Amino acid sequence: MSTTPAYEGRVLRSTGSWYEVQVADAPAEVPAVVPSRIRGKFRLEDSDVTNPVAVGDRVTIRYNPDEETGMIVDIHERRNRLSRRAAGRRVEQEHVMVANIDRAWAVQAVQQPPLNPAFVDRLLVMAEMHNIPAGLVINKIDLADTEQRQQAKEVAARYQAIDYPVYCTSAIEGTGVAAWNAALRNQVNVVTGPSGAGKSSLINAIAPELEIETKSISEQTQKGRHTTTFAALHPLPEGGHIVDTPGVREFGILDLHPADLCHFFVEFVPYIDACKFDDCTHDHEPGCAIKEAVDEGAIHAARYESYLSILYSLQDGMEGVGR
Ligand SMILES: Nc1nc2c(ncn2[C@@H]2O[C@H](COP(=O)(O)OP(=O)(O)OP(=O)(O)O)[C@@H](O)[C@H]2O)c(=O)[nH]1
Ligand SMILES: [Mg+2]
Ligand SMILES: [Zn+2]
Repeated sequence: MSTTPAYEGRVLRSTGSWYEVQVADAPAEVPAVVPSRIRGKFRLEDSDVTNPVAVGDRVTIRYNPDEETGMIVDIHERRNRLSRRAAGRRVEQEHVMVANIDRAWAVQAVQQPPLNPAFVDRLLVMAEMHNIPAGLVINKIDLADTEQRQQAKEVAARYQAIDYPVYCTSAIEGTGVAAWNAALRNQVNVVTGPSGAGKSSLINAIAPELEIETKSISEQTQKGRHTTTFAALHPLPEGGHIVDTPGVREFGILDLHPADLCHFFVEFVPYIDACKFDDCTHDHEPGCAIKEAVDEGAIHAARYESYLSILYSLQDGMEGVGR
């Protein structure tokens, strides 16, 4: 029946039952962003998920030139996704916030709020679990005193040594922003991190025309105010996209067996098979290759502490469900 032309595109944002689909290489008669709906059948197929089509999804649309709207007829396989849990009617459902992420940036401030590497480590575990490449931005460099500057350098070196890209920036003074911007080009980027770290300010520093809402320190204490509310893929002036997210207080790592945790500390992986015991938790066991690597300085002691802290919380969680 349908003879309207088909185009491939990417979902930039969703508002209720409408999806803005950015069409790559759209011909002149097709708008660059086509308001689109989904076929009813996608709604029914997967009841574990609240949203069949998510921001970041690659889709095929059929374009209706009379209405200047699209119908999403195919959703391409996702490379990865960032989700949150949603309370469904009967079962707990998954709400996909962003799909097909090229890099998730953990944004931290040198102060206000204080630099928190343990927070970064939790985020990196989450990213590794979901197959999302990650990086670190240490922002508000302009506020750093000598000691904080030194700490920022040390933290940057720690993550660079294990192959995560790191940028030190000041969204206010512009320091380091161009270098970070270059790393975003032609990629789908997500910024995440604690409230007030400067995620929205950083986006404004590279794409002022987006006019992302930011808040002042005095505004941050007001309860119930979330500056950044829903996910949208913002096109970047030099190509690529960026997604702002609301600040998170902390990342609870869920759905992970304690024995699997070590695989998501990337620098631990080469040592895992060398432990004396096959079921080594890398905590108290003798002959643990990971602990030896920590003692030799090949693995950073703070990363190992983060590992133990997450391990214990996962073990407690297992007890909680009566294991
Ligand atoms: N001095 C300084 N202040 C900054 C910098 N970046 C952001 N700020 C300020 O920090 C405050 C919070 O910035 P936002 O960009 O709203 O922080 P956010 O991470 O988006 O916060 P949420 O949306 O709550 O998660 C604002 O008052 C900004 O002006 C920076 O590099 N230096
Ligand atoms: Mg924000
Ligand atoms: Zn071990």
